[in-house]
Amino acid sequence: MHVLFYSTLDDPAEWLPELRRHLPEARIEVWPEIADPAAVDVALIWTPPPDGLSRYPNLRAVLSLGAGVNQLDLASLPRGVPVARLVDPSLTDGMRDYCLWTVMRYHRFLDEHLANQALRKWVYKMSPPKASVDVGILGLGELGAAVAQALATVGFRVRGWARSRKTIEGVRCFAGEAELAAFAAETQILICLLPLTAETRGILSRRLFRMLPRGARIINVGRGDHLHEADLLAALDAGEIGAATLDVFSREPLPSDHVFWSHPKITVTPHVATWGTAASAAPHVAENIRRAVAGRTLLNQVDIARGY
Ligand code: NDP
Ligand code: OXD
Repeated sequence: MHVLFYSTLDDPAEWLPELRRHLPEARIEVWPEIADPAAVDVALIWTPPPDGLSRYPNLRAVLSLGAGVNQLDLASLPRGVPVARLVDPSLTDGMRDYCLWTVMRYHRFLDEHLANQALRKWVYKMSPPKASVDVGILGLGELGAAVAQALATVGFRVRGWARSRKTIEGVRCFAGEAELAAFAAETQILICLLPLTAETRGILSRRLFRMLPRGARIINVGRGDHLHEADLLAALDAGEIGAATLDVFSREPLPSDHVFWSHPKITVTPHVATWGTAASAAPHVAENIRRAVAGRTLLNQVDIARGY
């Protein structure tokens, strides 16, 4: 059992001890120190290593260190090798917190209160009841469904959109392109939790912005390429979109001269909405390594043709 580890984000010093605890029989090597490429069974990676994965002729699985897999560039991976993504309670919990925090910030007019504080102005502006505020979530998978349920539990009116029809308690569910406009029509705060695929690339664009109520707020925690940047800037200028919180960007790190950094209606966070901790995720990863080596179906295996 031979595992290659490579990540520009995840620290091998955290991951290796956790993996070894759950998989003492495995030999785990950190790229580029790979003694025998032909011996590697599993690649555990955030992105492919700079020299790709074609050097490993006996690879039996590619395991993503993230919930998303677009950064693996699925088309470039060795054909026929199964790919799995990370589904983990620590990752889900972090995303739930980030979305609750951002929705609450908009709901409780925090930006207005901070602006008034800077002017030493006492403005008694109270929020409407949560039950009158519609939050809409694009994507009702592991993360989107958990966020939707959390928002419904604290009292928001929640709606969600996915490819297939879902049933989630307290959440009004819409499905497919035909129901996107109906979903958007009453979404005052929009959260994007879609995977990046050919179908979802650029979905946060003028077309969708015009389906939303005027002044809607946008939270993009999916991927940067879901967003059409110029359309967002135009919609903010026109008042069609009231504000945006962006955690993901087409280019990461966001270049220091990018207009988003200083835009008064945009909040930038550096792709930190959530992550899977090694301590929490190692058992799941270890199980998938065992499955790969035994030739069994992986947990959370990606449908390569669908792209997620
Ligand atoms: P899942 O695969 O569990 O869920 C994806 C959801 O999107 C599903 O409900 C799916 O619908 C829906 N979907 C996919 N394509 C379409 C489409 N064309 N039209 C409508 N709905 C669609 O993914 P996760 O919830 O685990 O993760 C979602 C994304 O969140 C990741 O891919 C990643 O990009 C992002 N992410 C961002 C992080 C951050 O820190 N900012 C951290 C982790 C993830 P259906 O159920 O019908 O298939
Ligand atoms: C992920 C991410 O996909 O951190 O897990 O973006």
